[in-house]
Amino acid sequence: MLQFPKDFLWGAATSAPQSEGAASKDGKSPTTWDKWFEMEPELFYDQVGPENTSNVYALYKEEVANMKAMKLNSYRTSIAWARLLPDGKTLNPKAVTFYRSYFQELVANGIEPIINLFHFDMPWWLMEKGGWEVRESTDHFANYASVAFEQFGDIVKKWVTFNEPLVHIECGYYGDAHWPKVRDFKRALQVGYHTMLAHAKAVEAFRLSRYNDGKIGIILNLSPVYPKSDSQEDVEAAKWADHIYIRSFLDCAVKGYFSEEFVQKLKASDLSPETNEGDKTIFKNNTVDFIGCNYYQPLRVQAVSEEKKVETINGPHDLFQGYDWPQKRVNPHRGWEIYPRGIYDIAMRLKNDYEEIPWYISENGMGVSQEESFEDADGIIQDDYRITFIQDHLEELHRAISEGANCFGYHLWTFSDCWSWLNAFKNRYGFYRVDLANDYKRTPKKSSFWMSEVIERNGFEK
Ligand code: BGP
Repeated sequence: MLQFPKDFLWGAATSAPQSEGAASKDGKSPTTWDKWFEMEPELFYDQVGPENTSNVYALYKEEVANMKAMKLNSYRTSIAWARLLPDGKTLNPKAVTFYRSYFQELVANGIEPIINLFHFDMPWWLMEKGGWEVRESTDHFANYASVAFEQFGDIVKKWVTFNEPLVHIECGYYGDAHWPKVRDFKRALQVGYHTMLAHAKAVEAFRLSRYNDGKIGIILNLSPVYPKSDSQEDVEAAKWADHIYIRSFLDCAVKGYFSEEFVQKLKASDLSPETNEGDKTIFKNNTVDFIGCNYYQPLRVQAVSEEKKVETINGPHDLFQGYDWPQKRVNPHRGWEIYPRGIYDIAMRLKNDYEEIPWYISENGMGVSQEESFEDADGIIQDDYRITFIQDHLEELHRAISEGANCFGYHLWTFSDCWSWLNAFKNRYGFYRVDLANDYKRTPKKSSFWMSEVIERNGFEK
């Protein structure tokens, strides 16, 4: 029997833009997702946009009742900035009523809310000013954070500033999966710098708020980096990948500074972001209480080939390149490697290099397309693959905890199937099936019954 620590948080995660729906209702202003869908609906799977996510705005009471039936003791979602402060300044009373009622419903049912402030959903009014590229965004965010702490801090005791800041930076400024689809490493670094500054300013606002008896953290996608081989070149490539994808966020959030080696590396290639005097103090004074770790897959890298080596760098591709490990186990629906051991490795890293900071698995999960084909005669999806996936990861997590990892919970992505950006409802991740053709009807999957037993026993038989 693998037994988890007392008071372990068992739950699931989603975000406002992926679950609420009602994207243009009750005073919410548009985000980049709403505008982008208006402009290029054909880019979204089956042309399903952010208006039609899993309708939690209307169904939250039913949703919470299902969580309670499953015995969850915690749940993470986010507040939509554009709903709470539609123009960045004016408080929307309908948003306050909705979020207070939603969060109270969770608490009243024994489910601790963990509330995030930004999950890729940049308000359009701020995007028009330049989004995270402009320094003023950091003050707008800090103001929004203060309003959220003031309005909901009596109910919410665990806060998160950002979900996976790497993703809006990389996909929006070094790729084309997020608006504004720019490909410019220098601009990406500026966006990253402002994001982390906005984060630190929000932590500061929390410490100064009336309800600062809670805890505040940040959620990072911590994909452990593995070099192709032990050669000096591959190990060096992995070191830089780790600097970019992990340390630039984790060092800053937990230790309050960026690694000097990385700062110098950027400087040598004229890539340093613009900073102000005093920023270093803001970072130093506003470190987090905990880390949320989203873990889906590792990052495997190798050195760039000899002929591609350059003196000054233009992007991550000049420092390392991806490596396709031939023995990898894959989720064919999403194309992501399945490597449960990664959880153990990242857990040990947090224990050994980050002062044993408290942390939890804030997302882990498996997206599967055409899941209806796994339905049995009673209409229950037999998602044994998900049970195996969760169990394999929990075994590695348990091993890490028994070796001293300071992990306080495990959340699956997600509770009810939700909308997934450009992929919309292609891949389903939930414990509950959502039937889009039938008024968003929820049906528990086999994994929800399995998990419910795990929660009840606070562990499982190996
Ligand atoms: C994480 C995000 C989530 C969610 C999840 C699943 O990176 O925090 O928002 O979407 O990944 O990935 P996807 O939806 O791309 O399949």
